[in-house]
Amino acid sequence: MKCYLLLLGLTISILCVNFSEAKHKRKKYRGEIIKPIKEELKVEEESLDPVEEEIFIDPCANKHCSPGQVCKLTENGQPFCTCIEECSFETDPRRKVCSNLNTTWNSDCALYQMRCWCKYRDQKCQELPEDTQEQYRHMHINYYGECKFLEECTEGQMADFPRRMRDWLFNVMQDMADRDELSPYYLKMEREAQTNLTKRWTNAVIWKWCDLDSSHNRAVSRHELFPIRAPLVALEHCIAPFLDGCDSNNDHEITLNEWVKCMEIEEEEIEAHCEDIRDE
Ligand SMILES: [Ca+2]
Ligand SMILES: [Ca+2]
Repeated sequence: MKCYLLLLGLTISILCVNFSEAKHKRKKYRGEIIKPIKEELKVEEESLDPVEEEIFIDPCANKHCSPGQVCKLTENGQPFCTCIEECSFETDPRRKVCSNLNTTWNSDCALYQMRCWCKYRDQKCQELPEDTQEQYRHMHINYYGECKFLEECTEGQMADFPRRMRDWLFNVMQDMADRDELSPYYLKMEREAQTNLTKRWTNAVIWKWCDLDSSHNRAVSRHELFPIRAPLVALEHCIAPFLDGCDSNNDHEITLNEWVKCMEIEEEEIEAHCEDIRDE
């Protein structure tokens, strides 16, 4: 009997030890399994932040290239402008443009591409006669469409042109107001032009000058005149000599005073300012 009790006690104590070891091992395993998962999650969490910070920003996004050029990246990822390699083939004759050299180009892209080649002395320009190369370096669009014979602006037509131009500018301003395309500042000028006859031409003329001066340096360059010049030259044969004449001191820029005088508006009538400088 004693022997039996002794055997039973021994068995129980062995079982207890085994159970306790098993429990310990389970704890240990659970701990070892959970720990790597936690660490993995931590690694994943940590790796999320740098990815978010490294959002790819195209270095070309803020690089401005002239017409006929495209932005590319150097091996070091630095943006630079280079001549556009290929212009899409245009079949629509309305896409053609007439240059200031009175030559027709298939598209504005083709004209500016050639200007770029000549500016950077590309082989495609070097093949041309030297005086042509020099002319092409400063080539620009004179008007849209194929080059055609333009009637000469007579003295009588030119004398009447400032009035026609003022009238046209007022109509354009009105149209834009009707289409909700004017800012509240210029809309106020337009309303004033509608109701106050003395402001009618002045406001329209000032608004257009402000609108054309996209660089806000208070001078309209030849390039900035492009939006009114190019679409109208073929239709209004007086507009080119008229606009050329507005730059009375020939410095290639039209100041507000030159513009207003050109439109034959009395200088003392100028009171308004452009929206961007009105608070000065
Ligand atoms: Ca300007
Ligand atoms: Ca000038």
